[in-house]
Amino acid sequence: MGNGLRRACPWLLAAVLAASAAAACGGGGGVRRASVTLREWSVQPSPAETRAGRVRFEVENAGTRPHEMLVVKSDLPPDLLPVSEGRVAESMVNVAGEAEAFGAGEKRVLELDLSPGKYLLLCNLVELPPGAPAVSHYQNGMVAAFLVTP
Ligand SMILES: [Cu+2]
Repeated sequence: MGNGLRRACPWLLAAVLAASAAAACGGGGGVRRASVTLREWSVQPSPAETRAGRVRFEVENAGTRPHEMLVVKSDLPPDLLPVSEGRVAESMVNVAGEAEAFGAGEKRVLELDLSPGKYLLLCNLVELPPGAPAVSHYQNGMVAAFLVTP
């Protein structure tokens, strides 16, 4: 009896480890992961491409002020989205999802079902300091390409 248990346990443990490894690697139709770092003034996805399906963006604000992250499906070059007063016109682009503005040092998780295509990850905040020019995070360079392959 004791021997049987000792034999069974390593096998069980191996099965559990294999299952969690498969989940972490996004295998078998699981969730794929991408880390995204936001700061002034960049959006850095790692990796910058993934396969279609459920994608989990783990987004970190490594900057010093609030940021947000929009996922926009677009074939346009990153800096050529339609803009109105410093802000990407969200009604004129295909927004797949959004992590609302969050503070410096914070993290957010955004899970989306993405079809194959070209995407842009961008911050669409515009600061309007009194008596000073508006600060467009997108126009300052907070945008990055992200590719979803079939
Ligand atoms: Cu920003």
